[in-house]
Amino acid sequence: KPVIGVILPFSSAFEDIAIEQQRAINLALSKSDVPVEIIFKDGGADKESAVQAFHELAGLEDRPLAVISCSSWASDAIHPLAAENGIFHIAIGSAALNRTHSGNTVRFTLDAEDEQQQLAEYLSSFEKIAIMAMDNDLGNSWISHIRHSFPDQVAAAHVYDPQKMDIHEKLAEIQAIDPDVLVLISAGEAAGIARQARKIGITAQFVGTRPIERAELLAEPEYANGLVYTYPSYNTKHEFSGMYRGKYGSDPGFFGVEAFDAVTTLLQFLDKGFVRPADLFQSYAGRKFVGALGEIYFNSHGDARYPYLFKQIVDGRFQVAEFQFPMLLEKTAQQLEDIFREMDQDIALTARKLSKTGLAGEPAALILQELYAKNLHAYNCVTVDAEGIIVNVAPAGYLDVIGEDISHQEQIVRLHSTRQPVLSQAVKMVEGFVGIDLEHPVFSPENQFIGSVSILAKPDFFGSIISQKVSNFPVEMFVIQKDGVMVYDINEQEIGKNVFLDPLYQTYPSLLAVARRIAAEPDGRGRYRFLDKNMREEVVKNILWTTVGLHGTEYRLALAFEE
Ligand code: COI
Ligand code: CYT
Repeated sequence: KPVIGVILPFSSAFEDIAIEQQRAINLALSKSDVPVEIIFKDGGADKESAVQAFHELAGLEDRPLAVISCSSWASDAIHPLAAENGIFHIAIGSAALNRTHSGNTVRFTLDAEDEQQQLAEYLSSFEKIAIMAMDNDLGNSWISHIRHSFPDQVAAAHVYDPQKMDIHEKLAEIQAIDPDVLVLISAGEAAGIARQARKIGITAQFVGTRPIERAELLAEPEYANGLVYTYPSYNTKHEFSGMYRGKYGSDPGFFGVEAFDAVTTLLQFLDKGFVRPADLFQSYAGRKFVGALGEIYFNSHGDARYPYLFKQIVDGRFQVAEFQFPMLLEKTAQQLEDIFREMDQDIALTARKLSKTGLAGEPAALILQELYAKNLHAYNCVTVDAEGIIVNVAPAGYLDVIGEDISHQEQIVRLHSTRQPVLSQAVKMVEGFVGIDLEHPVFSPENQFIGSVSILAKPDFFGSIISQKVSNFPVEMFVIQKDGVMVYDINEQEIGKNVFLDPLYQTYPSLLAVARRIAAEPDGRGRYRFLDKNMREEVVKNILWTTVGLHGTEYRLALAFEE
């Protein structure tokens, strides 16, 4: 039987985390019939204890072919030793890792530097930042990342020993500088820090990171309420959570989820006959998995990537923070507006160039090719004459659209009557799909209207921007026209349907009411009852919307999340 060594911080301030991970690993084993022996070792509270545990494992007669370790400090110490001893290594609960050896360590925890980029979006609204961090690789790496992003805002950074909780004087110093935010790089011990901080009069907003979501924080919610933290957006409905709850009577946290997926994937690869570290490493690197973590991707270094969200302790519960939804909606709208604006500037310039060459022929085709090449979201670029006939196209693969009459399309009708730039609604294009088309008029050097130039956006234009923003996220985003037509939705079956007419929506009066408001108002928020993201059960959703578009054409961009 292959042996796997697992080094967890049992005799440390993080014992609860070690126990959760051990339980998760036992659940993963119980679900698999791959023969394997797991040896748990106590990694203690520091690097030395973790290294000793590793040497004990490496010295066994039945040497493990893989070692799993939890905590940044333990994993950082084991990483080179595992590589030198030819033992495959998986790091869990390890946000800080200094990689010195390639091709041997796979890590399920997102790096603190990536998590910090997200946290920075929130921290950037504060002027005076204080930090209290556990004195180890994790805490110290966070301090340096935050200092790097906010060199002028960090007014104090203190470290404490989580085994001793020597925090009194440090908190007094923080109280004296009166910061507006206090960042805690802590796990469950944050509960005690929060209590003491409030008791001595620190009024700062509390902020945390992934390890802070531990049950202790909810024991005295009067101190922890309001705390905002970054946390992985994982699939809490995965069967693992239910199995854990059923067996142990409490919800697993992210530490358990990582441990479960680490062992589940490793057993799959052992089952395929992989035993050499390089083969096991290559089974992860550059690949995607779907597990209790949701969809995760490992880059070529072996580091996992997955989305994070903001959570907040509200009413004594860990909740998805609502403030991030308007932020996400705004950010997405801004990105769409930036793309529209850039397309519009490029096409305006192209229209001036075409004034000299005319719309048909080789010189005009070269100008269209330039416009096409510069626009990532362009499906093709055409010129249309004053009668509404397509007379030129780039790239050359679409030559068969030349000669098509599009004079009846709503945007062409508008352009011909106003001789102003237009953005279409989502309409059926001669290319065979429903798309959106941006057109500018072209005038001859004598200022005669000669036709127009167009960028036709790719059929999945909205989807390509929006889907990356919501993957693994407990939200949906969609694009709807003022006439009620769904232009983009995560559920493909809804695209093209008219909310006001399609039978799918007619039995949901609160949805119809909110849709009428969306049609009438450029931005707003509301509530309605409809099917969940997977179209299974009826749920109540909150919705926020805003408007994107050009030249008077408006698309409503909406974000909905379950209440
Ligand atoms: C980390 O090092 O990233 C951890 O989450 C360690 C944990 C034991 C607090
Ligand atoms: N196709 C296109 N309308 C179409 O149908 N490329 C532009 C405008």
